[in-house]
Amino acid sequence: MNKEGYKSGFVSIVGRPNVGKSTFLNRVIGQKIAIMSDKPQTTRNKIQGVYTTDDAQIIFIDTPGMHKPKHKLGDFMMKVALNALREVDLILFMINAEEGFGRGDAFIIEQLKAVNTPVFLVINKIDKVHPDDLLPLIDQYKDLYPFAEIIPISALQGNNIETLVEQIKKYLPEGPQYYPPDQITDHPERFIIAELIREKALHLTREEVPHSIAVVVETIERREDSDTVYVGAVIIVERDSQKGIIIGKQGRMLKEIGQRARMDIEALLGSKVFLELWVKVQKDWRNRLAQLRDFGFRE
Ligand code: GDP
Ligand code: MG
Ligand code: K
Repeated sequence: MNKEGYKSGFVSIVGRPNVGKSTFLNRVIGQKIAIMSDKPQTTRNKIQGVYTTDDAQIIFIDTPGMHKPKHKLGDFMMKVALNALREVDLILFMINAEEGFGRGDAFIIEQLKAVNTPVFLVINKIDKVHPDDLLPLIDQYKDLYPFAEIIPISALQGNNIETLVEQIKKYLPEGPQYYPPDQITDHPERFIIAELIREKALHLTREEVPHSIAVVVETIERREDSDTVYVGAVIIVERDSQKGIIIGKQGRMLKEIGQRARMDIEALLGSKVFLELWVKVQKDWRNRLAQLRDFGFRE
């Protein structure tokens, strides 16, 4: 579908933890964001939610690495984050109206300065502050970065959300409806977890397996009865010999890959992780990835 005048594009929401990013997304998408289970995400742009109307489609993209990592995940995370910011049409930088400028913000603004993408300052939780307190806050942030728009909202109460959505549409290019209207979301952390596993596999095998190996995260599940997140992932190789290298003698290599990846995933998610890894030989997987990209993903 490619209607005349139809607008569509990719929007990244960044901001410190707890500023209200998820609440905002749930509010905009209009229902609790569900995890799509069986569609492997193979792109650097992980979809958090898709908002579709008759005149526009906004695809909200997660940007991993935009909060300061708990321990050093290295340049790799930064690169992923910056690339994601470059590729989107618009960035929403969300702050909490109750809190002043903090170190987490400095880290984010540093990254915003490295890209040319327009940025909105979204001041959330205005229900918690007196209107008089907003102006000084706006002044403070205005000096830090040339925001394209500054929009106060309450994601929780739904104040000014429509205004924000209308402003977002103005910044989107004309484009197709990339996704069917019923497609809501993918798990936000899926891609970065896959990349962390892939990185460990490449590193520990001293790159004896080609960079073309893929990792597909099939399950991310927070267990109700514990604070452990279960992650199940498949490492896809093209040849039996590569499978042997990844698994290693008595499974030792796979175990080591799993242990190291698990530590990074725990730092990323901020919770205990149970990681289960499989290795699968699939000769033509690269072609299939290309097909997925054709579906509208951009890398
Ligand atoms: P995230 O970490 O940025 O995704 O933040 P969340 O969406 O998980 O929100 C963190 C907390 O802030 C939750 O308890 C939300 O209910 C609360 N919250 C989010 N938006 C608002 C808002 O507009 N007003 C108020 N009062 N609380 C909010
Ligand atoms: Mg969140
Ligand atoms: K996030």
